[in-house]
Amino acid sequence: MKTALSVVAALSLGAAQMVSGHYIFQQFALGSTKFAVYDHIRKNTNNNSPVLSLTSNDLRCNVGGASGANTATLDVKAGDPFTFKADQAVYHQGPISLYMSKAPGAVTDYDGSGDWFKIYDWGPSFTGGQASWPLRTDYTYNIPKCIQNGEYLLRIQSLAIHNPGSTPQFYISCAQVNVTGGGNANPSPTVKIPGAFKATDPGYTANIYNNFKSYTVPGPSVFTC
Ligand SMILES: *[C@@H]1O[C@H](CO)[C@@H](O)[C@H](O)[C@H]1NC(C)=O
Ligand SMILES: [Cu+2]
Repeated sequence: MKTALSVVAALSLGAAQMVSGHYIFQQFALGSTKFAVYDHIRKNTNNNSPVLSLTSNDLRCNVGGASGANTATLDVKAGDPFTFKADQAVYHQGPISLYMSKAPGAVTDYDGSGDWFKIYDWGPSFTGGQASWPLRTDYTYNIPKCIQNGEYLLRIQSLAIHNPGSTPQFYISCAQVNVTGGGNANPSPTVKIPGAFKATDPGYTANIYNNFKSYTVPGPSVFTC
Protein backbone atom coordinates (compact mmCIF):
# COMPACT_ATOMS: atom_id res chain seq x y z
CA MET A 1 0.00 0.00 0.00
CA LYS A 2 2.83 2.32 0.91
CA THR A 3 4.39 1.78 -2.51
CA ALA A 4 1.12 2.48 -4.34
CA LEU A 5 0.62 5.71 -2.38
CA SER A 6 4.15 6.86 -3.16
CA VAL A 7 3.50 6.25 -6.83
CA VAL A 8 0.30 8.30 -6.69
CA ALA A 9 2.12 11.08 -4.85
CA ALA A 10 4.95 11.04 -7.37
CA LEU A 11 2.52 11.13 -10.30
CA SER A 12 0.53 14.07 -8.95
CA LEU A 13 3.76 15.96 -8.16
CA GLY A 14 4.82 15.38 -11.75
CA ALA A 15 1.48 16.69 -13.03
CA ALA A 16 1.69 19.79 -10.82
CA GLN A 17 5.18 20.51 -12.10
CA MET A 18 3.99 20.17 -15.68
CA VAL A 19 1.16 22.66 -15.16
CA SER A 20 3.51 25.30 -13.78
CA GLY A 21 6.36 24.13 -16.00
CA HIS A 22 8.41 26.57 -18.00
CA TYR A 23 12.16 26.31 -18.59
CA ILE A 24 15.44 27.40 -17.06
CA PHE A 25 18.95 28.00 -18.41
CA GLN A 26 20.72 25.78 -15.94
CA GLN A 27 23.86 24.61 -17.66
CA PHE A 28 26.94 26.32 -19.09
CA ALA A 29 29.52 25.12 -21.58
CA LEU A 30 32.81 26.56 -22.74
CA GLY A 31 33.58 25.28 -26.22
CA SER A 32 32.86 21.56 -26.07
CA THR A 33 33.33 21.37 -22.29
CA LYS A 34 29.92 21.05 -20.69
CA PHE A 35 29.75 21.71 -16.96
CA ALA A 36 27.39 20.23 -14.40
CA VAL A 37 23.98 21.81 -13.90
CA TYR A 38 24.44 25.19 -12.15
CA ASP A 39 28.24 24.91 -12.28
CA HIS A 40 29.34 28.54 -13.03
CA ILE A 41 25.67 29.64 -13.18
CA ARG A 42 24.10 31.37 -10.19
CA LYS A 43 21.48 29.13 -8.63
CA ASN A 44 18.05 30.72 -8.69
CA THR A 45 15.39 29.96 -6.10
CA ASN A 46 12.28 30.10 -8.30
CA ASN A 47 12.80 26.80 -10.14
CA ASN A 48 11.90 27.40 -13.79
CA SER A 49 9.55 30.34 -13.24
CA PRO A 50 9.87 33.69 -14.97
CA VAL A 51 10.33 37.19 -13.56
CA LEU A 52 7.36 39.42 -14.44
CA SER A 53 8.32 42.79 -12.94
CA LEU A 54 10.10 45.43 -15.01
CA THR A 55 11.32 47.17 -11.86
CA SER A 56 12.62 44.28 -9.77
CA ASN A 57 16.32 43.64 -9.17
CA ASP A 58 15.45 40.01 -9.91
CA LEU A 59 15.57 41.02 -13.59
CA ARG A 60 19.36 41.01 -13.28
CA CYS A 61 20.15 37.40 -12.43
CA ASN A 62 16.75 35.90 -11.59
CA VAL A 63 15.20 35.34 -8.17
CA GLY A 64 17.92 34.34 -5.70
CA GLY A 65 20.69 35.34 -8.10
CA ALA A 66 21.85 38.54 -6.43
CA SER A 67 24.90 36.88 -4.89
CA GLY A 68 27.51 34.68 -6.47
CA ALA A 69 29.04 33.53 -3.20
CA ASN A 70 28.18 29.92 -3.97
CA THR A 71 29.08 30.02 -7.66
CA ALA A 72 32.51 29.20 -9.04
CA THR A 73 33.85 31.69 -11.57
CA LEU A 74 35.04 30.26 -14.88
CA ASP A 75 38.21 31.38 -16.67
CA VAL A 76 37.45 32.21 -20.30
CA LYS A 77 39.43 33.79 -23.11
CA ALA A 78 38.10 36.71 -25.09
CA GLY A 79 36.68 35.20 -28.27
CA ASP A 80 35.87 31.84 -26.68
CA PRO A 81 32.57 30.20 -27.66
CA PHE A 82 30.18 29.49 -24.80
CA THR A 83 26.73 27.94 -24.52
CA PHE A 84 23.80 28.40 -22.19
CA LYS A 85 21.73 25.24 -22.11
CA ALA A 86 18.12 25.10 -20.93
CA ASP A 87 16.56 22.10 -19.17
CA GLN A 88 14.25 21.72 -22.17
CA ALA A 89 13.92 23.62 -25.42
CA VAL A 90 12.70 27.18 -25.00
CA TYR A 91 9.09 27.03 -26.19
CA HIS A 92 7.59 30.48 -25.55
CA GLN A 93 7.91 32.76 -28.56
CA GLY A 94 10.08 35.80 -28.02
CA PRO A 95 13.65 37.02 -28.37
CA ILE A 96 16.69 35.61 -26.58
CA SER A 97 19.45 38.07 -25.66
CA LEU A 98 22.90 37.98 -24.08
CA TYR A 99 24.25 40.71 -21.82
CA MET A 100 27.47 41.28 -19.86
CA SER A 101 28.37 43.48 -16.91
CA LYS A 102 31.87 43.97 -15.53
CA ALA A 103 32.15 43.50 -11.79
CA PRO A 104 33.83 46.35 -9.89
CA GLY A 105 35.70 43.71 -7.86
CA ALA A 106 35.15 39.98 -7.50
CA VAL A 107 32.12 38.88 -9.49
CA THR A 108 31.13 36.58 -6.63
CA ASP A 109 30.32 39.77 -4.67
CA TYR A 110 28.64 41.61 -7.53
CA ASP A 111 24.88 42.13 -7.54
CA GLY A 112 24.61 43.34 -11.15
CA SER A 113 23.76 46.94 -10.19
CA GLY A 114 26.36 48.41 -12.57
CA ASP A 115 26.36 48.93 -16.32
CA TRP A 116 25.21 46.21 -18.71
CA PHE A 117 25.86 45.93 -22.42
CA LYS A 118 24.21 43.59 -24.87
CA ILE A 119 26.36 41.27 -26.94
CA TYR A 120 23.75 39.40 -28.97
CA ASP A 121 20.06 39.09 -29.87
CA TRP A 122 18.24 36.14 -31.36
CA GLY A 123 15.10 37.60 -32.90
CA PRO A 124 12.46 36.23 -35.26
CA SER A 125 12.89 35.70 -38.96
CA PHE A 126 10.01 36.49 -41.27
CA THR A 127 9.28 34.40 -44.35
CA GLY A 128 6.09 34.50 -46.37
CA GLY A 129 4.25 36.45 -43.68
CA GLN A 130 5.21 33.89 -41.05
CA ALA A 131 7.50 34.63 -38.11
CA SER A 132 9.74 31.93 -36.82
CA TRP A 133 11.57 32.21 -33.52
CA PRO A 134 14.89 30.55 -32.66
CA LEU A 135 13.44 28.28 -29.96
CA ARG A 136 15.79 25.52 -28.86
CA THR A 137 17.82 24.20 -25.93
CA ASP A 138 21.28 25.62 -26.64
CA TYR A 139 22.31 29.22 -27.28
CA THR A 140 25.93 29.62 -28.34
CA TYR A 141 27.92 32.80 -28.89
CA ASN A 142 31.44 34.14 -28.29
CA ILE A 143 32.95 36.27 -25.55
CA PRO A 144 33.67 39.56 -27.38
CA LYS A 145 37.35 39.73 -28.34
CA CYS A 146 37.86 43.40 -27.49
CA ILE A 147 36.45 43.65 -23.96
CA GLN A 148 38.76 44.29 -21.05
CA ASN A 149 40.14 41.51 -18.90
CA GLY A 150 38.35 40.96 -15.64
CA GLU A 151 35.39 39.35 -13.98
CA TYR A 152 31.95 39.64 -15.52
CA LEU A 153 28.38 38.53 -15.15
CA LEU A 154 27.26 36.91 -18.41
CA ARG A 155 23.48 36.93 -18.63
CA ILE A 156 20.98 35.19 -20.88
CA GLN A 157 17.37 36.34 -21.15
CA SER A 158 14.43 34.75 -22.93
CA LEU A 159 11.62 37.30 -23.14
CA ALA A 160 8.37 35.36 -23.58
CA ILE A 161 5.70 37.35 -25.43
CA HIS A 162 3.50 34.40 -26.40
CA ASN A 163 0.41 35.77 -24.61
CA PRO A 164 -0.27 39.26 -25.99
CA GLY A 165 -2.18 41.28 -23.41
CA SER A 166 -0.71 39.28 -20.52
CA THR A 167 2.48 40.32 -18.74
CA PRO A 168 5.51 39.15 -20.72
CA GLN A 169 7.86 36.80 -18.90
CA PHE A 170 11.61 37.00 -18.44
CA TYR A 171 13.56 33.74 -18.12
CA ILE A 172 17.03 34.64 -16.89
CA SER A 173 20.31 33.10 -15.80
CA CYS A 174 23.74 34.58 -15.07
CA ALA A 175 27.11 32.89 -15.41
CA GLN A 176 30.31 34.18 -13.76
CA VAL A 177 33.32 34.47 -16.06
CA ASN A 178 36.87 35.75 -15.68
CA VAL A 179 38.02 37.09 -19.05
CA THR A 180 41.67 37.04 -20.14
CA GLY A 181 43.27 37.90 -23.47
CA GLY A 182 40.88 40.79 -24.06
CA GLY A 183 41.38 44.33 -25.32
CA ASN A 184 40.68 47.90 -24.30
CA ALA A 185 37.10 48.49 -25.41
CA ASN A 186 34.60 50.37 -23.30
CA PRO A 187 31.41 48.69 -24.51
CA SER A 188 28.42 50.91 -25.26
CA PRO A 189 25.57 51.63 -25.10
CA THR A 190 25.10 50.55 -21.51
CA VAL A 191 21.92 50.23 -19.48
CA LYS A 192 20.94 49.48 -15.91
CA ILE A 193 18.80 46.50 -15.06
CA PRO A 194 16.06 47.11 -14.06
CA GLY A 195 15.52 50.16 -16.26
CA ALA A 196 16.52 48.69 -19.61
CA PHE A 197 13.00 47.52 -20.44
CA LYS A 198 9.84 49.62 -20.47
CA ALA A 199 6.19 48.61 -20.64
CA THR A 200 5.87 50.75 -23.77
CA ASP A 201 8.71 49.05 -25.68
CA PRO A 202 7.28 47.89 -29.02
CA GLY A 203 9.04 44.56 -28.59
CA TYR A 204 7.39 44.13 -25.19
CA THR A 205 3.84 44.94 -26.30
CA ALA A 206 4.01 43.27 -29.72
CA ASN A 207 1.09 41.07 -30.73
CA ILE A 208 2.82 38.22 -32.51
CA TYR A 209 -0.49 36.83 -33.81
CA ASN A 210 -1.84 39.98 -35.45
CA ASN A 211 -0.30 41.51 -38.56
CA PHE A 212 3.15 40.65 -37.20
CA LYS A 213 5.68 41.76 -39.83
CA SER A 214 8.64 43.21 -37.99
CA TYR A 215 10.08 43.14 -34.52
CA THR A 216 12.50 45.19 -32.42
CA VAL A 217 14.16 43.31 -29.58
CA PRO A 218 13.85 45.31 -26.31
CA GLY A 219 16.94 46.70 -24.62
CA PRO A 220 19.98 48.58 -25.93
CA SER A 221 21.51 48.00 -29.34
CA VAL A 222 24.05 45.20 -29.56
CA PHE A 223 27.67 46.12 -28.85
CA THR A 224 30.12 44.72 -31.38
CA CYS A 225 33.90 44.98 -31.26
C1 LIG B 1 41.24 35.75 -13.35
O1 LIG B 1 42.32 35.52 -14.24
C2 LIG B 1 43.51 36.13 -13.81
C3 LIG B 1 44.54 35.92 -14.93
O2 LIG B 1 44.73 34.57 -15.18
C4 LIG B 1 43.96 35.54 -12.48
O3 LIG B 1 45.12 36.19 -12.04
C5 LIG B 1 42.83 35.72 -11.46
O4 LIG B 1 43.17 35.06 -10.27
C6 LIG B 1 41.55 35.16 -12.00
N1 LIG B 1 40.47 35.44 -11.07
C7 LIG B 1 39.63 34.48 -10.69
C8 LIG B 1 38.54 34.91 -9.78
O5 LIG B 1 39.70 33.33 -11.06
CU1 LIG C 1 6.10 29.13 -19.29
